[in-house]
Amino acid sequence: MDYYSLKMRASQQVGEGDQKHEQHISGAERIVSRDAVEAVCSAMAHRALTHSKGDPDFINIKIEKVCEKDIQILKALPVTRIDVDTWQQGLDKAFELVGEAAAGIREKLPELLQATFPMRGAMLYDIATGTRLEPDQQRGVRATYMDALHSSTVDSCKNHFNEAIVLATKVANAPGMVAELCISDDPNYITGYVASKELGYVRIMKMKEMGDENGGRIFLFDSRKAKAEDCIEFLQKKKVLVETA
Ligand code: WAQ
Ligand code: MG
Repeated sequence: MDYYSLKMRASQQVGEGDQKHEQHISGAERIVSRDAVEAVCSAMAHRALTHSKGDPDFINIKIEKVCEKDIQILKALPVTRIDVDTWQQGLDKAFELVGEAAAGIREKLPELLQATFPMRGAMLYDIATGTRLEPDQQRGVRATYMDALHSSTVDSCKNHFNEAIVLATKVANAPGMVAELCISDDPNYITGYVASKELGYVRIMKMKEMGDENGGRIFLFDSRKAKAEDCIEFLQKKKVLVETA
């Protein structure tokens, strides 16, 4: 059977004169069978046009054929949750869990996280050398070409958890990946997670203050375990379908 990858991104022009620039509003991607392409495409347009971040004046939907033999099927990471009273406790808990995955990283995490806030992708941080490996540090590295296996075809609004478990499963399986830390940049979504093959997907129910527009992702990588190019290649090019429970 043939599959199709669909990718949507929507943006808006903001500012005047020299300050004029594109602001990202919404993005989504899917890998679906041929018979679902039209419905998913229309759902993506709907999602772009109704996003809380604003009214887009540019929407790009890209559709590409994908051969079944090029798709890797992965089992979703097992999910656990940690309830906390305050977002500060949640963030601390997240730093603690990631800190266990890599000695000495805990103290650096607040600063690294802060640096991800303006980025559209994730920071790729090498714990062996203490350096950032993204080819473009402003943009970051984007994990792409992934979806849930047998995912329902039309889902016009974002389900944060469903999308995150797919992304986190792909990322955790990348060569040399040690752990991921994620906080949404949606002001009204305060649940975040820490993930790795060892930890599984650990939801932390509060990780930032309600209304806060800052969020980001850090991919912790170990250059002693794999080559950075191979990790980036996997994140950006490998087609992955995630089998959820
Ligand atoms: N690859 C790499 N980084 C990305 C990607 C991607 N495909 N998509 C988003 N990011 C980065 C980007 O810098 C965003 O600012 C940041 O991650 C957050 O993205 O169990 O909604 O899409 O309920 O806002 C977690 C769900 C939801 C927790 C996370 O992230 C749960 C979320 P968002
Ligand atoms: Mg977001």
